[in-house]
Amino acid sequence: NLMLSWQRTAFHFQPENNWMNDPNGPLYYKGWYHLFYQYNPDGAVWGNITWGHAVSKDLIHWLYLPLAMIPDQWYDINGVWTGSATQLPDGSIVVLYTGSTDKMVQVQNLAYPADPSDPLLLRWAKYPGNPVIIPPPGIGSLDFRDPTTAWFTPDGKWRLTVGSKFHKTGISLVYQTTNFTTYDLVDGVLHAVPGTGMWECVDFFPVSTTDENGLDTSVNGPGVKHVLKASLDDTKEDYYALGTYYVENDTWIPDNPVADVGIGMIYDYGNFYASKTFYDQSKQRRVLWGWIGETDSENADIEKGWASVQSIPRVVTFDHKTRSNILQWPVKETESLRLSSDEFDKVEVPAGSVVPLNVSTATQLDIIAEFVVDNASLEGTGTIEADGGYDCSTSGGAAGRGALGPFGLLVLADKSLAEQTPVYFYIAKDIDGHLKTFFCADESRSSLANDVGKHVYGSLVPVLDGEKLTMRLLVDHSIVESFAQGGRTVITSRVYPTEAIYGAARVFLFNNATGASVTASLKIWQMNSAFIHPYSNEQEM
Ligand code: DQQ
Repeated sequence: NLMLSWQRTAFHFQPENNWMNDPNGPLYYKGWYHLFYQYNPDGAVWGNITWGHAVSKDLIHWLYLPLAMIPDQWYDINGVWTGSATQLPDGSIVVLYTGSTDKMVQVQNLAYPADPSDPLLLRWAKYPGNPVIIPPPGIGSLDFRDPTTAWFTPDGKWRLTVGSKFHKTGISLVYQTTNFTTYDLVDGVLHAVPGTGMWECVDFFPVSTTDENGLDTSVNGPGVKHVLKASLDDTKEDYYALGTYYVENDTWIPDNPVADVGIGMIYDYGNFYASKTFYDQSKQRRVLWGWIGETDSENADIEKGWASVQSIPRVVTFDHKTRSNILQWPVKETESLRLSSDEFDKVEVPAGSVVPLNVSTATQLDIIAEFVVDNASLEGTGTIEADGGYDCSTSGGAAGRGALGPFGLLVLADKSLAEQTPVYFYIAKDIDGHLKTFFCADESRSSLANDVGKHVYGSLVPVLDGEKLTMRLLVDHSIVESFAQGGRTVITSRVYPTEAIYGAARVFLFNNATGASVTASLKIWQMNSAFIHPYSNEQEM
């Protein structure tokens, strides 16, 4: 449908058509990055789930390949659901995925490349002894899914974890294996958090607290913390926490129990779910993928013939400055799409103003922006009312006015500002007089259409002494991925502009604070398209 084609993204991964959800089994093999994904080959709504497959040399330019796995066995006939890949020390690959059986029971199955000499991994074999793990006693047959990548432990065994729930407590069960065909359930759980419900798509991986590089999934010891992430089925958000993994009894303990998994930090406060990392051994980094879903109606998805995109792959590192969160940042290869740029130096944005930024087109952008609030405003905050309980979602969005915010950017805006997606900082004052910074994105005026979701998203962002306020935005037609303070707080917006499309899209600075003058410096690149297309034998990338 041409009418809706402007919504298609130009440099985010999305299939040619039909429904996609979770990223599955990402890996790097013989020079190619592989991305698999939950895919319905028959329509633009969830169902008949297979593993779609694409490859890339650089995580940006993808080639579509034939489906990797389809539901064709009793143990996955109701869906080849989410799973993960593990690379063994000899370089070979095993995949564990959830099958929904002929009786709708969630079981874990083993698959592997049918021809390991093929760098494209076109053909996949399912282990004839599947399923390899069935729901253990006491676990509901509909509450047992999404096995992680396995990690190797000093006792010579592999471990992996599978998300579940027990009553309303979200849990992660641990299995051990030596051969990937037979498994033992480990006593106890890796972790449990009351009240968080079903844990989908658990991810568990080490980060280095001393170096910038990523770590292979089996690394543990001094200078290592472990991230535990659960996708909460009840709220559709990806919660994580940093902690320590004790291999001797297979438990993980959060650094900060009051910010535990499911009650503390979220990878991305916007539209981002069922994410998964992999270790990229070619560049010693850990890369995160997440599913960006739709918030329009199912009918609109059917009409446009597709649904969902994947986030830009993001490098995940420990934040060595705050030491209490991770950082997410678009993979370096994203910058290969940068074309011409415009620079804006120290633009004054007085309280209550909107300032247009003159860029040629504004639908495919990479924006880096730095904001400085003048000292007089910051020092004069003694008299302002405490608003430290500020909450992006309930604040009235970018139109709500405080002494020191909101200020930031309006992207995917038309010239009349009837449509706009503001991404902004809001500085609030605590009762004790301390300033706190929030990072938010407001979809409430993102579209003149009224049958699409319009949320105000966001959260606190740590700002250390002497740091400027910085944000990076990737704008791609109907997606805005926003990273504050080097990726401490991240928000993805899925928006449906009707006016602010193609040549009509604009970018503005805005400052809706009542008492703060702001100066902004920016660099804005036009972004090339990634021209994602089917693989053909003749081509070389
Ligand atoms: N999507 C898959 C499940 C997973 C859910 C099914 C998360 O395996 O729990 O498509 O979005």
